[in-house]
Amino acid sequence: MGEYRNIVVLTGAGISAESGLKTFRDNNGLWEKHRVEEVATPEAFEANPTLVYQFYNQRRAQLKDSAITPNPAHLALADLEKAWKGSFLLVTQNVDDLHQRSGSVNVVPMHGQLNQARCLNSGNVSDISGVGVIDARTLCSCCNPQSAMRPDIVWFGEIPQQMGRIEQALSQADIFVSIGTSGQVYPAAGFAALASEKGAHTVELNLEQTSGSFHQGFYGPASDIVPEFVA
Ligand code: BV8
Repeated sequence: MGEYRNIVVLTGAGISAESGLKTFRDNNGLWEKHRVEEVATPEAFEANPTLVYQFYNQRRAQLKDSAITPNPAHLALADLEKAWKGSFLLVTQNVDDLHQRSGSVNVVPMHGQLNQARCLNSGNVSDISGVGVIDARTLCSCCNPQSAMRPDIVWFGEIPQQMGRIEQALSQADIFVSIGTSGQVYPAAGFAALASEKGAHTVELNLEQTSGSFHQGFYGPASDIVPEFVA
C-alpha cells in the first residue's frame, strides 16, 4: 500500500458482523417482521414513532453488551490510519461505534450514529450513549420550552451526513477500499465508480463478491482478510 498517498475506506454492516452485530441482509433485511427500509424512514417515524424509537432503542442497547467489541478488522483499519503518511478518511455506513472504539480518528459516520439523538426543534445533536432508551417523552436540554428528539440516524430519503467532505476525499483518492458492504444503498454504492473515474485504484473486501466493479477483490470474513490486506 506504500505506493498510495490518499485513501478512502468505506465500510458497511459486514465489518461489524464478526463483532456480533447483525447485518441488514441477515433475516433478509427484516426486523420483527418489518422491512428495515419501512422502519428507517421519516414517514415511519411520523406514522408510528413508538415503533421507530423501539427499533433504535433495541439496536443501541445491543452496543452496551460487553460481548460487542471491535474485531481485528476494525483494529487493522485503526492501525493503518496511524501508520498512513498521506490523507486517510474512513467513511462508514454503520451506525454503531465500533470504529471509534477501535481508535480510528478520521471517521465519517455518513448514516448517523445510534449513540446520538437530534432535537426536533433546533436540530442540535446530543450524545445519548448514557441514556440508552429514548421515546417521545425524552426532552432535549437545548430549547425552552424543551422539545422531543429523534435518533440521529440518516433514514431512507434523507441526505447522508458530510457528503461534501466525502466527495472531496473521493476526488483526490488514489486508492478506494470497500469493506463489508453489499453496495445496494446509494449514494455510498456509487463511491467506487466516483473514485475510479478520478483515477483511483479500487478494491473490494467482502465475504462474497458483490455486483460492484472493482480493480481488485479479496473475499472472506473481514477479521481474516482486512488484517492481511493492510499488512
Ligand atoms: C439519499 C441508517 C438523496 C438506518 C441507512 C432507487 C435506486 C437507487 C437509489 C434509490 C432508489 N430508491 C431510493 C433510493 C435512494 C436510497 C437507496 O439507495 N435505496 C436503496 C434501498 C435502493 N438511498 C437513500 O435514501 C439515501 N439518501 O439518496 O438522499 C441524496 C443523496 C445525496 C445527495 C443529495 C440527495 C439514504 C440512505 C441511508 C439509509 N440509512 N442506515 C439504520 O441503520 O437503521 S442504510 C443501511 O442499509 C446501512 O447504513 C447500510 O448503508 C445499508 C445496508 O448496507 P450494508 O451495510 O452493505 O449491509 P448489508 O447487510 O446490505 O450487506 C452486508 C455485506 O457484508 C454483505 O455484502 C455481506 O456479504 C458482507 N458480510 C457479511 N458478513 C461478513 C461480510 N463481509 C465480511 N465479513 C463478514 N463476516
